[in-house]
Amino acid sequence: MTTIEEKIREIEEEIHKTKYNKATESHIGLLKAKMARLQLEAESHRHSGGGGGFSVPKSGDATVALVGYPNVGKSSLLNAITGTESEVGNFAFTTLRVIPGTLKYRGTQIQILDLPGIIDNAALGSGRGREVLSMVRAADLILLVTDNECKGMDRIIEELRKSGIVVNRKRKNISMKRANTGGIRVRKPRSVDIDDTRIREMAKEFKITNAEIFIRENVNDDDLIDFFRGNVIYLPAVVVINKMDMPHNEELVESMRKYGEIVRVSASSKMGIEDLKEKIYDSLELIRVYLRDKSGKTDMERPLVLRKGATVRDVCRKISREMLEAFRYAVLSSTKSRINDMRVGLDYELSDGDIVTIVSKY
Ligand SMILES: Nc1nc2c(ncn2[C@@H]2O[C@H](COP(=O)(O)OP(=O)(O)OP(=O)(O)O)[C@@H](O)[C@H]2O)c(=O)[nH]1
Ligand SMILES: [Mg+2]
Repeated sequence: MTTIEEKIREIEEEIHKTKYNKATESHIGLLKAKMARLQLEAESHRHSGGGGGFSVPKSGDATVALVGYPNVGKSSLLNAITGTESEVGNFAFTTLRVIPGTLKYRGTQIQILDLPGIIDNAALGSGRGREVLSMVRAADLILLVTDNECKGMDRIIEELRKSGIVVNRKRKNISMKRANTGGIRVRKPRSVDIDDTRIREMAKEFKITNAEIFIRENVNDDDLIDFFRGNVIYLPAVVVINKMDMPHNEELVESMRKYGEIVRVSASSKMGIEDLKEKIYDSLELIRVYLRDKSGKTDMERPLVLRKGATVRDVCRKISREMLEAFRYAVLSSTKSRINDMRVGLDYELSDGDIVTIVSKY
């Protein structure tokens, strides 16, 4: 009897064997859907055993995961940007567990996780790959680390995707209402150019036979697979190309741009390390908010660090639960714009550098 894992490998092989062109596009899409469904099945079979004390609790204002093949220099990078001492070795799998470090940058504390080199079929449970992937899922940003040889980025993205982590792509506006009868009905505005039969075929691969599916923007096969698969998280990622002190092929390095913004560094000569810190900080879209008390004193040393889009409500929540209940209004000034002593409510969206005084009912 073939196991699910074997079936997955067979489909994977078929996908790799099939030349991608207009004629095979649709066939490959369905194979991918089938594979995603089998992977989900395999996962649900496996959710028994424990992880074995592998994970590290999240800390700081945001978490960044270093992901890449063995020996590309992930530990060296962690050490260079945080001053941590993660073991460095000139062989694969030097790092066997998660090593956390903290990058202190512009008043924020960013947790950086050095992970064991991700390996082929990590999503299927080989090595400690699965545990690595579960740590990645919890991160706010991924650093896709490679070296002067730029090897295997395709595979890494594929492994991440298999475990439900999609990088540098946005969630598409698709939703579904299950039904008991009626088959698959597709609802979409005229601007959406997708074949209904295609949606039906895809849905069928995921054993969905009766449902109303709403598609509000143009989507491709991958978007549909992610939607039907469910439990997918979308994370931003930056491509870090290490060992730039070594000879490298400029064209190859440039080609990495298709995976995301690239930063060239050398952990050993410290080249590009400051750029990398800045890129990490920018990509996390953090905002710093300073609290001012009623007497007018502002704590400029320790800002509250929030994500872009955060509101006054998030500030209250961060201070205490009681604060949210006692909230009357907030007074806002800015260190960066002309806003001064402006009265705002809970839904006000904050910007970096805002100074907030919370006025409570009591
Ligand atoms: N020339 C050069 N060598 C580097 C650089 N960064 C790291 N190395 C070397 O590359 C090798 C691997 O570095 P590590 O930091 O252990 O790599 P890793 O990605 O953490 O490896 P694993 O833990 O096995 O996954 C070591 O011999 C490092 O000295 C760099 O910028 N330039
Ligand atoms: Mg390492």
